[in-house]
Amino acid sequence: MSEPVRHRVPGLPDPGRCLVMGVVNVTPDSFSDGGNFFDPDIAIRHGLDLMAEGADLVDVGGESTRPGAQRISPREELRRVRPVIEALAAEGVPVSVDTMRAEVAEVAIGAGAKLINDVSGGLADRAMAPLVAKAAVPYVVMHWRGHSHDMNNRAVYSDVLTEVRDELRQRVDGLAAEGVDPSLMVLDPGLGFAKKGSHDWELLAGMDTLAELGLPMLIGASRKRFLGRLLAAPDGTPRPFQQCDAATVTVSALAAQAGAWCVRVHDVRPNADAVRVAAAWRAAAR
Ligand code: PMM
Repeated sequence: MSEPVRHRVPGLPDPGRCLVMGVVNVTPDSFSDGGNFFDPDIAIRHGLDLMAEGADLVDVGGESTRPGAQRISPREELRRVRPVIEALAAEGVPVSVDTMRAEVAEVAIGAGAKLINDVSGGLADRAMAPLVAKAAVPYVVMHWRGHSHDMNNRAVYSDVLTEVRDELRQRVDGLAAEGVDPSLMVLDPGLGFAKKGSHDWELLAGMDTLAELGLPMLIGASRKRFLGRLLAAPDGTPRPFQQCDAATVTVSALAAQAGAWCVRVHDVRPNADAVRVAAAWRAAAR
């Protein structure tokens, strides 16, 4: 088995294995945990719990990107995320902010966020690239073809793997032309975003093709619909997302083995175990 390149991202933890990003959705309507952590105190407690369970960083988001979701105002997004980021950062937690808006990213950095996780890869807000260039913080560039309300219509590919790779390359080049340092970029194939289930599987199986771009890779498979459909009942009813955590954990182990830099997950403890198993396996193989 050839050894995937191990990346490190300046300013973020480097445990020598795939990182685990725990998710805190401060939203009433996210796909798998909407409403659970809408109260700031509960969200902060949850972020601290995720760290205690083995997360390396915590991703705080205020806007749901579930298929069909409508946008909220920047003011409302900030109202949701700012106190949570401030409190977690004050406790020494490495925080990432899940936002498509430069305005929110800027306030989040001021509140202590160390990473901007932009599911639009800079396409939703023209002001994002200049902000990231100026702030010089790590930046997740996810593959994206449009907002949630109509992204399913854009899940049309003749070869998903090469098209996603090439569209990500265009984003990297475009962002670099606007002054974003490529050594601070992390790429993400955007599982479930303008993708059908078969596309998600092809992207996971083709991580080595995406790795040709030479940048660290983040994988967000946790509780997504393609897992529920894989595990559907005999009558075709998809498995509810709450019962997809074992499948998520398996993806985490395989993604870590394939060289992922980070996995973004809701249920941290078993996924943290999985990436540690993958790291021990690989170390012993050497
Ligand atoms: N998925 C969701 C939200 N943010 N960020 C990145 N980088 N990658 C993802 O795949 C991703 C993301 C949607 O998941 P959730 O609403 O269930 O947390």
